[in-house]
Amino acid sequence: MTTDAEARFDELIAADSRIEPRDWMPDAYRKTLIRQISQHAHSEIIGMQPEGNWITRAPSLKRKAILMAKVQDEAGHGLYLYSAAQTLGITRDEMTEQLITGRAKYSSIFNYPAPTWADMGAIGWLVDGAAICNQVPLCRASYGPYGRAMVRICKEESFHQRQGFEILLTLMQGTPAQREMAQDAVNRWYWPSLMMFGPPDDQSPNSAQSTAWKIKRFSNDELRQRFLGMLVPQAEILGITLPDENLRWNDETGQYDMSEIDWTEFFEVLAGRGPMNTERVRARREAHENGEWVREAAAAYARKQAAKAVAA
Ligand code: BYC
Repeated sequence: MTTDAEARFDELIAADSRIEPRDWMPDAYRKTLIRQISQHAHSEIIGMQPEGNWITRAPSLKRKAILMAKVQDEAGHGLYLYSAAQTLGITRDEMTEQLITGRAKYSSIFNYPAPTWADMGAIGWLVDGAAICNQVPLCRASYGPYGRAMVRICKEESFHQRQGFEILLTLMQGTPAQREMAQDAVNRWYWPSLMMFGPPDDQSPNSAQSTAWKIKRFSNDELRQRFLGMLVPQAEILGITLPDENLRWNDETGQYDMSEIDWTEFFEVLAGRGPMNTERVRARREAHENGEWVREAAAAYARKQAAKAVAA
């Protein structure tokens, strides 16, 4: 039997209205949001690593300042998203614990290395480009705090995508060695960026329910296709070849044909066996441990301020 609270929840979803933290919600809705938002937050935080590694080696002061701003943005995104997840009843400490003990998922894309400066361009163009395609529809996610966090995040992601495109454009107008470096980076990031959208629709166990709850607005394959449609003309402007010999427009289906994605690689990365999984979690764990004195000092200061407020 449907209770009044359930009926109200269903009504809000049907009306494309927002569910807010104090509203009643089914346990499974709460759980799936915690799952998706915490994974998303972890991705932003782990995503700082491949780029953070290039801050000291950026080729000019201007490039360094831009890269620093971008990496700081990712930290901010992680914080908005952890805050959104906290409104659902999980603590930041619990989420951090899940991440540093290797129990939490985060985006497969951040388990690949970034060995050259051109990787900064490819990450910005492809990874942030994929992130925008996936995340713009999430601005309309039915859970209020998540949707609102995504609005701000998407504005910043579009700057990130542009800066990646501009790095590649500069390299493509440079020497043959620079052009080769740009093409090589795109060759390595192209397929993993297509995997970011998740498994094919017929192997996506969460999609049906998340779509019914209006958390997801488009399927994994639909967003992957939308991303391809965005990439092809941009690759032409860059003079870069997308590394798929079967990539071509199909008039009948109205979308691009492409080669089969190597899903074995994707599931290996998800199982913790990608090129950088161990290193990424180790670095995050070490940063957390090294930051213990900062957390202790902040807590001691907060206690002092609270005691002062009581005494006054
Ligand atoms: N990596 O049923 P499915 C960014 C998991 S961008 C790892 O389709 P769902 C950034 C999935 O979690 C990246 N795991 O799931 C950009 C599920 O496992 P569980 C972060 C993946 O949730 C630049 C299982 O596979 N963006 O932040 O309906 C710089 C079955 O999948 C992946 C987001 O997180 C993957 N690629 O759809 C810095 C966006 N794909 O949980 C940072 C928000 C799937 O059942 N998230 N899995 O154990 C989403 O939109 C959705 O969660 C997904 C997956 C489309 C990713």
